Amino acid sequence: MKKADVVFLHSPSIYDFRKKAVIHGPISDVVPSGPIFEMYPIGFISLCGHLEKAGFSTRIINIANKMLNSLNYDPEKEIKNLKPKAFCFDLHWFPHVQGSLKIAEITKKHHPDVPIIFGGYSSTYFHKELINYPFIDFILKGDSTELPMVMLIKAIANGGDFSSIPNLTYKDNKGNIYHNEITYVPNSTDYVYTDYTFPIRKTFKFFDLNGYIPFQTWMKYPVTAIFLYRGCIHNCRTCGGSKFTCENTFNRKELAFKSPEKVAEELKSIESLINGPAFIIGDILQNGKAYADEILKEIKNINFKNHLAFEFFVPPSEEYIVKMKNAVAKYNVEISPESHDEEVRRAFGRPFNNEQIERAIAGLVKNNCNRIDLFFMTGLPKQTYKSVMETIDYCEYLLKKYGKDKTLYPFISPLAPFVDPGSEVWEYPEKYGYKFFARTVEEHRVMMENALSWKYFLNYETIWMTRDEIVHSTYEAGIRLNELKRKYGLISPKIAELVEKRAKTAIAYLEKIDSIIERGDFNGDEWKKISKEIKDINIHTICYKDELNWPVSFYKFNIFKILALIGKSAFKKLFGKKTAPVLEKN
Ligand code: B12
Ligand code: SF4
Repeated sequence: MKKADVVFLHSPSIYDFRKKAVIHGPISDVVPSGPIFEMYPIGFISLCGHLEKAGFSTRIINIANKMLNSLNYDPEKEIKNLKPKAFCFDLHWFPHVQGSLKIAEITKKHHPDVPIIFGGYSSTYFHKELINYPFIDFILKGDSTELPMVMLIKAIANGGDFSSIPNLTYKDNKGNIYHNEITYVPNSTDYVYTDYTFPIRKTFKFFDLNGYIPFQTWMKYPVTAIFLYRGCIHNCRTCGGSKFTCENTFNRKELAFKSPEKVAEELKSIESLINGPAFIIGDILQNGKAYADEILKEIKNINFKNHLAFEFFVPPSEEYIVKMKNAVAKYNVEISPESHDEEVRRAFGRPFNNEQIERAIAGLVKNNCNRIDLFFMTGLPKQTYKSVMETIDYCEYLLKKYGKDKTLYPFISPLAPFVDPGSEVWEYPEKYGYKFFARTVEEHRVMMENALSWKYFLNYETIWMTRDEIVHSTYEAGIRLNELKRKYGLISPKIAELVEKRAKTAIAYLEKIDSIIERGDFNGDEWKKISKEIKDINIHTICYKDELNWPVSFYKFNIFKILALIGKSAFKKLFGKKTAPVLEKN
C-alpha cells in the first residue's frame, strides 16, 4: 500500500449512523450531500496542494462517503493500517462534532504517537475547548491555513519550534496549552488553487475513488466550484461566515478575493476535464462593480461552455443580468430571499425587498437564464408558523407570474441542525429571540450522539416557534411546495408522490418517537420495529435531490484528457525530479 506523509480524514456527522436509527430529516436537502454531510471541505484540496509543493505526500480519505457506500467498510481497520506523520481532521461544519471527535479518538488509540490536527471554522471557534480532548494535539485556526499548515508539518517532521507558527493552538508533552494568535489572514485568494486534477490523480494513485469523491453522487453529477472570497460583507444573523464572525473569530477585517484572471484560469482547467456545471461561490458584485465587470470580461474571453451558476446576496439589476447573459453561454442564478416577509428578511439581515426580487426574476426570465433557484428558510427571527405558510403562498404567486417557462425553482429548508457558532444570534441569542439547547462542543457532541430525530438535535428554538413548530412547519411547507412544483410542471407526478409519501412517513415516525421518548420505552417491540423502518426515509424528505441539479452533459468527463493526465503523472513519478521542500508565500 502506498504511504502518505499527511492524511486528511473527513468524518460523517454521526459516527455509527449505519447502525443507529435516527430521523435525520431535511437538514441537508438543499446541499449536494446526504444527511450525514459526506462532503469534505474543498479547502482539503488546496491544503494538500501546498503540502505536496513543499515535498510532503498527502492523501484524503472521505471516511463518511466510504461508510455510506459500503456497509462492510470498516473505518477503524483502514485507519489502523495507515502510517502517516500526521492526521488531519476537519471540524469545519459544526454538525460533524460527534463524528470527527469519535474518529479522532479511534485514530489516537491506534497511533498514540502520531499528532492529530484539527482545523476549519468550528475548530477555530472552539479551539480552547477542543484542545482539552486528550486525542487532539494541534488546532490550526482561521479561514486560510495553507501556509501555517506547511510550517506545522515541517515542524512535526523535523522537530521544529511551534511557538512561531501563526494561527496555532497546541499542547506540549507535559500537557501545557499554548495559543498563538491568528495573524496569518491573507487578503487575496489567488494562492488558493482548487486543482481538480489533484483528486483525479490521487484516486488512481491510491485506487480509492470513494475516498476522494466529494460527495456520494458526484460521479453522476460532477459539479465543481470556484471560491471567490474569504470573508463576507454581509451580516446574516445566524451565519458563521458573516462579517461579524469573520472579524471576531477569524481576525478577518477585510474581504480576500480571487483575481478575475485566476477565476478564468480555474474555469478553463475545469472545462478541460469535466463537463458538469461550475458554481461561482460568493456574489461577484460583493467586491464592487468594477471587479464583477472584470470577471465577466475574463469569462467571456475564455468562451466557457459548461453551465455556470452565480449566487447573488442581493438580487442583481437588469444591467448585470444582461452582462451575464453576454458573457456566458449557459447561466444559472441562485438568490436566497429566506422569507417572503420583508420584516423577517430584514431581521435575518438580508438587505433587499420583494420588488428587487421580482425585478431580478423578471430580468432573468427575459434574458434566458437557464435556472433561477430561490431559497427560503424556516427557523428565522420573527418568523411564525403562519409566516412560513405565507412564504409558500408567495411561491405560488411567483410561479404563477414568472414560472411559465419552468426556469423558476423555489426551495424551502430548515435552519438546521445548528445556528452557526460565532454568528450574531449565537453570541446574542436573547437580542434576536433565540434560545439554545446546547452551547459547548461536549453538549453538542452528546446531543448528536443521543438524538433520535432532527428535532432533538436542533440546537435552538425561537420565541416565535418551538423546536416542534420549526419541524412541523418545515414539513408542511415542504409538502405544499412539492405540490406546487407538480402543479407548475417542475417535477413529475411520480416524484411529487414519492416526496410527499416520504415526508408524511417521516412526520408519522417523529410522532411515534416523541411518544416513545415520553414513555421512556426503548426496550419494547414498538421501538425495535420503528428503528428498522427508519433508515429508508432519511433522504428526499421535503424535496427531491435531483431537483437541485443544473444540467450536465451526457459525457460527464473528458476521459482522454484525464487518461493523458494520469499517464503524465505516472511518467513524472517514474522519471521526474523530486521537488525540494520550499516555504510557500501567500
Ligand atoms: C461554499 C460553502 C458551502 C459549500 C461547501 C463546498 C465545500 N465542499 O467546501 C456547500 C454549499 C456544499 C456548503 C454546505 C454546507 N454548509 Co457551507 N458554506 C460555504 C461558504 C459560503 C463558503 C466557504 C468557503 O468559501 N470556503 C473556502 C474554502 C476554500 O476553504 P475551506 O473549505 O473553508 O477550508 C479552509 C479553512 O476552513 C480551513 N480548514 C477547513 N478544514 C480544515 C481541516 C484542517 C485539518 C485544517 C488545518 C484546516 C481546515 O483551512 C482551509 C484552507 O485554508 C460558507 C460561508 C462563508 N462565508 O465562509 C458556508 C459555511 C461554511 N457553511 C456552513 C454550513 C452550516 C453548511 C452546512 C452544514 C449547511 C447544511 N445544513 O446543509 C452544509 C454542510 C455540507 C457538507 N459537509 O456536506 C456554515 C458553517 C458554520 C459552522 N461553523 O458550522 C458556514 C460558515 C455558513 C453557512 N451557514 O452557510 N457550504
Ligand atoms: S449567509 Fe449572508 S453573511 Fe453568510 S456568507 Fe452568505 S451572504 Fe454572507
